Amino acid sequence: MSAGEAAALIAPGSTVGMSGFTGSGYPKAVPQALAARMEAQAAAGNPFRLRVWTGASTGPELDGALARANGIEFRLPYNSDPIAREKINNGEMEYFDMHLSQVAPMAWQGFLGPLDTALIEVTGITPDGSLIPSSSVGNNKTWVDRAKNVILEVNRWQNMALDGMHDIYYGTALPPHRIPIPLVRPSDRIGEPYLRCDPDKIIAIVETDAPDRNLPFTAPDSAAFGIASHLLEFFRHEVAKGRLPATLLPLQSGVGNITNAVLSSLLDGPFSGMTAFTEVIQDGMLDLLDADMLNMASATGFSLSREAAERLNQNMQRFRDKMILRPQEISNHPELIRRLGCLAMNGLIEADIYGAVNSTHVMGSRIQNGIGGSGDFARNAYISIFMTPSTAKGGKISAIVPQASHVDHITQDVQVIVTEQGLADLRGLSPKQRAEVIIENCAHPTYKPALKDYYRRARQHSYGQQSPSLLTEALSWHQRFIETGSMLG
Ligand code: 0RQ
Repeated sequence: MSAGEAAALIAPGSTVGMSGFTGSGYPKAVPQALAARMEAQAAAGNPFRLRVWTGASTGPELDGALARANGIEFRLPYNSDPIAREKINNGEMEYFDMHLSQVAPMAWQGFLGPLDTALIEVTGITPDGSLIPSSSVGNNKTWVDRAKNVILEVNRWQNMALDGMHDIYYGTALPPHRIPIPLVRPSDRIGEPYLRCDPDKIIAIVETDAPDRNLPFTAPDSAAFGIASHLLEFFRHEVAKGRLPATLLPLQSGVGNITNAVLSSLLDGPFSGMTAFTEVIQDGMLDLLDADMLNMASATGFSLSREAAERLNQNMQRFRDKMILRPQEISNHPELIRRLGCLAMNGLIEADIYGAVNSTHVMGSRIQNGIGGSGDFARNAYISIFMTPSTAKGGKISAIVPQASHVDHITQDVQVIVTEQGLADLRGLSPKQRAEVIIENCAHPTYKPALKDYYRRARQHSYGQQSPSLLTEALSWHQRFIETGSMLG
């Protein structure tokens, strides 16, 4: 049926589980038709909103369109859409930001309430009624299993060579029925290539032919290259010391320019035979696969620039044997991350002098995106690495602050911090030792004297000496930015 007819089947106030993960595999036609219906009804004095669950961020046709129509009452998890971000920060939308590995099991626990409709993009439907997933798997298995009704968007744009690339594991269950997940290498296939779906649940099938909306490629800047070269040096050193194998350990890399630049820098590094056990396959990983330096990448979706998406689409046959897309409860599963010993590399908003990391809230209260999978990986990684330029907003903000204005990753989950200034290896250090290394190696020269001064005075006047702090001053840098537009004052 048409997208408009399918959108009419979604009841006002209901909960919809959508496909989509970092701009790949999200439904494109029905959400836009829904937004048009919301706008028409609002104009007629009869507005309605929905509760929206996804895999992670989607695209402007979904989050952007629904948020613009003021149609999202509650959303989970990770969002990067600017209109939705604005609504959340204005207090017009409730946002439950959660660890991506926990979405499916928490949906099964039931406290989130019932799921009315699953709205899922697929590449195709097999003759026996199984669903061929598209460019992300996300929470699709859970949405299809849990929802009362299913609406499918069959997107002709998706390459049919995706058929067979997925590995859908049906062995998860809530405690006390949990059993170990039988995956011991990133290349292991433990499930089946298709999503099972009860045909009686399917209330609509809509055909589309629309590309995943990907961000244009931004060339890495000098800060990104600086960070990448410090990290490469660190890996070389760890291999030389015998603490990492020459193939490294399975890589996890977050989204964004910095992490992409790090992956690209591995192209010039000495490591080969690498693997990735990660959330998303981005441009840099495609380059490593292309160069045969990365043997295999396991993820839940793609997060590619337009150029890279085009390149993948044209060469899908060649890439498909080196990639596996899994449900996000498996790609991000703590049990597997710990077992495989992943090297986790994620971005941050700010870190404090003791190494607590804020990944999500600007000035402690404005959400940027969300914790995404960074918590799944950081806590369970073999080495948990966080990266950032040492300043933001043209130098008006220091990424290294006396105290983080919001904490996503506690100091125990942060082992390495890298900025273009240098790398702080925090493993085995006490808080005071961490502070000295972070300020010395990572802070920007503009902010280093003020950080040293704060730390020196904290050592003199703090209530305790385990993690010295001046409580009334610790967040004054943020307050100064809010009042003057700069942490420098
Ligand atoms: O904002 O675009 O308005 O200028 O944050 O910052 O420097 O471009 O870096 O794209 O790597 O994103 C932490 C947000 C970094 C990301 C974060 C502003 C900055 C800019 C982006 P503008 P950059 P990146 C797997 C892992 C959490 C989820 C995660 C993120 C914008 O890495 O969302 O790790 N991580 N998932 O100006 C004020 C500061 C700032 C700041 C940056 N200190 N103060 N603004 N910005 N630092 C992927 C998934 O989970 C799906």
